[in-house]
Amino acid sequence: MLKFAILWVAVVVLCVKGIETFERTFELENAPSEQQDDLDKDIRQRGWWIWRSEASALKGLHVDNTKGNPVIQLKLCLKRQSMDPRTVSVSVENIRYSNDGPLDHLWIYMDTNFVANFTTAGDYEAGHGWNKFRDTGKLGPTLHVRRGQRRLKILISTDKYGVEFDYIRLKFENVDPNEQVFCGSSIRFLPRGRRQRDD
Ligand SMILES: [Ca+2]
Ligand SMILES: [Ca+2]
Repeated sequence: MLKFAILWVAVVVLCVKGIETFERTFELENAPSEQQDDLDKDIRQRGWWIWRSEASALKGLHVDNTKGNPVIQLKLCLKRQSMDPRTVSVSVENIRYSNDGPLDHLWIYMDTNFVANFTTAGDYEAGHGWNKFRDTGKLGPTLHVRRGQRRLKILISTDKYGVEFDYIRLKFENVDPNEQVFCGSSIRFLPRGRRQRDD
């Protein structure tokens, strides 16, 4: 019995020891999917992204409420690391954004579960505010989710001038760091006033 207990402890220690925590950044100007449907085509032709000298990768994503509330959807492929039976952990460490004009509101969901909301800083700099990026810092709690494919959604309500996003940074634990954790993205629009998708 003692031998069995020692073996069990050794297995658990070995499994837990290999678990890594790591962060990954997704440049949000890359969020629009190549396969966006016709509804979004005119916006895509107008240009989803915009050059910004102070932005990461020198680009940001400009969104506004012209077609309704934008929803940025990131597909996460979370393959569990090693034999550890625990769920995987994900947290939103930062969203980098800029704003020039009235403030904007964000709501973050993991699948259909609410995670956090955030209000951007209002800024009035006659256009110069777009190149001044700010950090939200960590948003919401660390989430313990089932491995597999999850969807992180950022629903946005803006003033008429919109808001710009540079990148989002997520922290993972007990996820295989060799896997491509960001495995798809898109932008959709909801009728104004709605804060959740049905699907
Ligand atoms: Ca704004
Ligand atoms: Ca960027």
